[in-house]
Amino acid sequence: MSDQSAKTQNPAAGELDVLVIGAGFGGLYALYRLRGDGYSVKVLEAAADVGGTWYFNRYPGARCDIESMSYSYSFSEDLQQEWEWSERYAAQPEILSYINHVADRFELRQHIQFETRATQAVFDEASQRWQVTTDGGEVISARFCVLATGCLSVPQRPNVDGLDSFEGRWCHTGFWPHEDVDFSGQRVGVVGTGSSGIQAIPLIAEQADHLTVFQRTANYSVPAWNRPLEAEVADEWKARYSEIRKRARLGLAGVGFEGRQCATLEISEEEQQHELERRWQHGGLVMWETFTDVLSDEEANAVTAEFVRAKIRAQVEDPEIADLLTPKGFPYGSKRICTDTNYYQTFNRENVELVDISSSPIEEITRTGLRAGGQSYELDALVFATGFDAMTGPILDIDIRGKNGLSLREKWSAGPRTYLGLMVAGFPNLFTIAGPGSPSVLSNMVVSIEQHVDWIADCLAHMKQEGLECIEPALAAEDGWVGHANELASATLFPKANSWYIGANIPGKPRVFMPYLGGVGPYRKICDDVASNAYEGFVISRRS
Ligand code: N01
Repeated sequence: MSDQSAKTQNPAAGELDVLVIGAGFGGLYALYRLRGDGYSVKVLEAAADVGGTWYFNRYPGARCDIESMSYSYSFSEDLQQEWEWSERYAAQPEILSYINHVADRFELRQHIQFETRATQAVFDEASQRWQVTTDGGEVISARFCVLATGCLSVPQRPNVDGLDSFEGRWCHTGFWPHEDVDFSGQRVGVVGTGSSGIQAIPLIAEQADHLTVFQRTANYSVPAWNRPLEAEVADEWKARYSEIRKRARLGLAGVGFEGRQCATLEISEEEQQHELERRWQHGGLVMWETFTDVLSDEEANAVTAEFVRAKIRAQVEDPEIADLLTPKGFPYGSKRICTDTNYYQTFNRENVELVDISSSPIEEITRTGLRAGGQSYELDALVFATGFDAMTGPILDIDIRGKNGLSLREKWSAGPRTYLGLMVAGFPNLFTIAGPGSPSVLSNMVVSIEQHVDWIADCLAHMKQEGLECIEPALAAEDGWVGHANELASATLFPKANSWYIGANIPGKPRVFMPYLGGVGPYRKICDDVASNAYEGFVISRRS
């Protein structure tokens, strides 16, 4: 039961302190924390219930690739001690029930307006308040606006002619139907072999009569080695939670696990293989940054890349299919590493076919299937696992106008610009949670979300105490941060891949590396230092 619900009142119109947009992990913690600090808070959520990305991504096999004991809130000791995860990596239904439990346990729902999408947010300079318009035509006024809109919440399907004519059923993994989708007896096509496709394909293959996978780019995927979470393992975590959480907050990726430790090129070939095998057997994301130089040195990168390629080839019986599934042409880890359960083995099944569309894209979707490379594929159902307009998409989906009518879409037309990934010059009292310019998608999102929400809450407390009205970054500080973030990215191999990190998956999107690469712990220190240094780099106005 919440100890803070009694403090909350429903504010009269025009008196709302904070409007939060989104009721996923970020929005719920923002609501909890800011309500606890005594503000009137309201949350708008487009979906019918809480959960954000975990509400929408209900596709078969959807599962987190950060261990469940780690991918969970740390703000409540009782919550983290009492909640019991059933598997090493939690599946979507379990994560969603966890989020629902949090919403109920802390009595958050009463402050959330569901099935309401924010369409426009305008900063009114006369009142120094945000006026947020919803798809229902309501206008909500709030002093602060917090965008907890998620990074992967605008699904992207290929811009191919003919989908409307398709007579079978089609779904996107990022917007999956609530009812069971039964592929039994069907000829199914899956387009996309990123994390979502790689999770869904093995399960669809087990159910469908025939599965055709349309692959544009082969990805690096490593085994999850998922398993039930033994009680002793969970107890051990719980006994050491404060230490593990602290390590996660101060580490590079926001997880408690052992990260990179030495450079590839400083050790012998035998030691390299030994370390890679050890990590492979551990499974999951410890295979991402295997060595300190894997994401900065092409020669070092090739060592891990070749190790994983050999593992892929060893899992696939047909050498031609194995070759097609072997990633080429971009550095290992410069696209998000996928984690899987039986992905490569799925291509040994008789009912599974792999179609390479790297040089012959899908031409059209027809009434009865699709055409690619001049060939027709007859299908009863189509699954698009084609990803998202990541990071900026969910923010720019709202028409956001700052001072002097400045449009965020215009301001970000050459790529996102933020200070610390928290605020944007010209947009006072508007905060982003885990958005571009912060570690965000390169980290355990829950850790990064908690860090941002706590920073924002401390900032609001400072403003209240000092009688301050508005805060926004100075342009020079923003320019400096963007320059620093770009410099970090260009020292790595990340820009060499056509990844969603860089907007390459969306035609016309500016090619800018969006997340901040400095690591969760160092980034936290920068944010904390800025705050303790009288919010250095921010322009703060006093209440008149
Ligand atoms: O999306 P993606 P996702 N024609 O963009 C292909 C997180 N996540 O939903 O590589 C044909 O990665 C595209 O091909 P290409 C995780 O951060 C986490 O899978 O652009 N193909 C690619 O193969 C992840 O990175 C988890 O050439 C087209 C695929 O579709 C992020 O979400 C699980 C195409 C899209 O892959 C996004 O993953 C799931 C076209 N026109 C997701 N357009 C876990 O925690 C795109 N593709 C485990």
